[in-house]
Amino acid sequence: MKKKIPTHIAIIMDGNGRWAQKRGLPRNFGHRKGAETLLKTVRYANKLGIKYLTVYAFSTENWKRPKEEVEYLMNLPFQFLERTNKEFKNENIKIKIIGTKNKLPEKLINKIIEVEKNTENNTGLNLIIAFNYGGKEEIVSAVKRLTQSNLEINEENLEKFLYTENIPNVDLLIRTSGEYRISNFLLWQTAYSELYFTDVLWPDFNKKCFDDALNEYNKRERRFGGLK
Ligand code: V0D
Repeated sequence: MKKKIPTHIAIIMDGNGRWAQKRGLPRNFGHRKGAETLLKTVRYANKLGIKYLTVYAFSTENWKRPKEEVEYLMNLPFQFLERTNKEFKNENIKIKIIGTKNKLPEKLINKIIEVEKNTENNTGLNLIIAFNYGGKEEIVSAVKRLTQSNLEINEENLEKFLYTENIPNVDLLIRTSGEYRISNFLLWQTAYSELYFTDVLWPDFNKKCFDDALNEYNKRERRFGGLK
């Protein structure tokens, strides 16, 4: 039977600090390795023809971590964007950052604008990075803006004010590192998603792990195929 590729995959990239600690390394080594894994995963997803990949890199609650780790995590986005700005343009990957941007350092905001602009005409994979993001907050801000508009209050119109305007709902949500929670990631957009959990820590997540998740998604699709 022909394999069905999900249109939109979302990933909670959990287990980076734990990956390092298990090896007696500083937690930041795990974050760095996690960033490499993210780059590889993006390229593989693009190769497979996946159109939307949304990743959760940080939640607003994570600022309670040790100072050194927070400082490192603050620099990672900028480094990641500098690198992808050079590499993704020619790989036909389009980047979009979702979340609360107004409190971010101006230098980072400008970089985000630059990279989004630089890749906006790309037609391959859409990489959406949820940063300084909260699912409940996203819905509240959408509700505010919907009530300020003249539109009728209904689901279709509320969706127009989410960060994911014009992006289809999530087909498959993957969370690594053995936690079985959504943790305030895309709440609205995962209402009907298949959920896939794996014990693999994010830095160890590879092509085989990705294929396993896609195969499980296909099994479930086949089971309900006749009914949908
Ligand atoms: C560390 C695995 C990209 C998760 C991936 C500050 C742990 C690598 C970004 C990123 C992180 C964020 C915003 C942006 C562009 C890129 C990122 C964090 C952690 C949290 F505009 N990777 N990444 N942000 N890691």
